[in-house]
Amino acid sequence: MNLLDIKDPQFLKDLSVKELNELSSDIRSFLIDEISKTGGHLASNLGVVELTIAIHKVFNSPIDRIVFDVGHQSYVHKILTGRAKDFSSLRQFNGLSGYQKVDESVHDHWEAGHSSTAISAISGFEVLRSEKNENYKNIAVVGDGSLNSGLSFEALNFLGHSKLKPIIILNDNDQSISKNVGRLNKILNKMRSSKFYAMAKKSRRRLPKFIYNLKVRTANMIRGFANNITIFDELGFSYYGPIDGHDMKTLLKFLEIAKNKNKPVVLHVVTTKGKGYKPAEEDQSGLWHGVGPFNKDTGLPIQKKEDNQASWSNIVSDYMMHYAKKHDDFKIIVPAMILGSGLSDFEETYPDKLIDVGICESFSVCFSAALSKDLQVFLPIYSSFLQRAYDQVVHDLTRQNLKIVMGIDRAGVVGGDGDTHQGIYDIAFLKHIPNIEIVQPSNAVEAWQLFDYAFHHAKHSIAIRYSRNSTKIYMNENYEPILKPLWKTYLNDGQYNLIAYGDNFVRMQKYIEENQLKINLYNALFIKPMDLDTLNLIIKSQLPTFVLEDVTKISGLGSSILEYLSDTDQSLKVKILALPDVFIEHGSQKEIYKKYQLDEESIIQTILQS
Ligand SMILES: Cc1ncc(C[n+]2csc(CCOP(=O)(O)OP(=O)(O)O)c2C)c(N)n1
Repeated sequence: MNLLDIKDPQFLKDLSVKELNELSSDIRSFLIDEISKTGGHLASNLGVVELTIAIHKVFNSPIDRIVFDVGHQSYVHKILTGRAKDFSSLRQFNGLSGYQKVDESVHDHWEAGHSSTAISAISGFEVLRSEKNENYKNIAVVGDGSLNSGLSFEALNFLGHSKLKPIIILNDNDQSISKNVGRLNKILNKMRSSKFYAMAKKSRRRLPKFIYNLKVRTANMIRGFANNITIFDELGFSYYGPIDGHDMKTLLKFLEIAKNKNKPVVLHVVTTKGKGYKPAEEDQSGLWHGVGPFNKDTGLPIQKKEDNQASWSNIVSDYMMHYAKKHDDFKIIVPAMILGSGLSDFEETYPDKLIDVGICESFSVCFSAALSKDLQVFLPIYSSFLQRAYDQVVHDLTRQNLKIVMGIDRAGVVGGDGDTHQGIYDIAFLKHIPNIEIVQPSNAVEAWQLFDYAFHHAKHSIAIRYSRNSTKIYMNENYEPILKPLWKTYLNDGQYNLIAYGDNFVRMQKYIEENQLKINLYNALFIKPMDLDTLNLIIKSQLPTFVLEDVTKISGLGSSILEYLSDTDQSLKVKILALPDVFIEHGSQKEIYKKYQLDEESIIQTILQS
């Protein structure tokens, strides 16, 4: 069928199982075609095609509320709710979001991007529903990876003893971005490979329907007699499953059961991540979880890597390889992002020196803080995901003046993931905490210098920021040690001062050199503490001074400079060029910079017009 004609999911009510299966094939082809052009979360969406169709067939959206945890796997839901025509703009500036968005459709009731919020959200919806004595259903679709987080468990704990009737659909593909971790995963593994599931699957192929049904019923009975109670039963839910998440008939049957239950329900659905696209189906490392544009025939990425260039994550992981070789008392703690943090090779080389704790950011910080009593710890964490561990940074780590090295990955404007993933708040929420330093290199040599400083000289915990971009790899260049806060000065006989750090410094240096502009440049490697010797020279110059940062304007480096002026009773004309106090949407860095006048031309125009 032509997916572009779909206006809402109502049409599903009239389709037979055969037609629903045909629709599944059409949707899979569409997803592969479209995502190969735009990039996006391919594997997770291919895994939930039948499940999402079945949910929309059985439930009545938008009256029934369907909340996808994270929301990265909501593409099929978008197609069924009339948004197929917008897929060419997926994750692009002004285009379709890669997650559920309330403004996009009446079928999106909740927004996310970070994991493990869906069960909490439908807990709230359930209380609202029950207080108004209404009868609609609240459904959370949660992956096995996202279930690991404390936030999911807090919500299960609340719901399990309530008189509410939420439906939690556990989409179990035995993977987080890459492999899933922890005891819960082992428990799910056991349930997944339970005799019941294996038997039911096998029997369906061979047995007449009435015998098959009898067998399933008997198996369920035996399960009850044997007191084979699952963790979900113990938590107060009626548990059903595991069922085959690609078998439409079974899905429809169990979703109907869940719909008619007057208790909290967990329906355990087993799916195959990447189903229907071989490279994604076979992938265990997470390469196909989220992809850039690719050639769908070969599976190869369209964008070629430049020679001697690597992502900042990979540059950092190269340093960690070198550091691990020399230090036995060293561990990396990573919350679920091994591939994204460039640590796949590290994990293979030093399996004993890396612990993946799953999507458990607050745990990762508290855990690392405790480990730091006897070990050197590196904790790479995406800037926006660290938001979840703020209290552990304050309460557990810095308050006790324990020292770890944090790699703040995806710092700054991130691109297609948009507002939930922008790495623009970490400076603001770390800067005001005592006993922490914040630094950012602008090239690989500085990264190595700063990591040396962090491990060998820093007295406190230290956050080393780096962006999602690429830069030239470290090629064994010699370097001087950094022993104290440093801003590098590039005097250009300037009539203005421009202070920047990281990639922003690099792009402005290039632009100023190419255009031979008379602007003095400062590369602020240290955001906290500042290099006060250099700052005092800047103040002495009394030139109009601009501070460029791709973080929120509130409480960044620019604010620190203004605070210093206030503390020391000095004055200087300072203008902060940073992001405004609004949530920053998805779009390429270039488009976002342009929109907020942080592109090179706008910046120079602002400076020269001052
Ligand atoms: C708080 C937080 N940490 C990390 C991530 C990155 N992330 C996005 S999806 C995902 C894996 C989710 O696994 P699962 O819930 O099993 O869904 P699947 O993609 O396998 O269907 C992770 C770690 C995130 N979105 N939010």
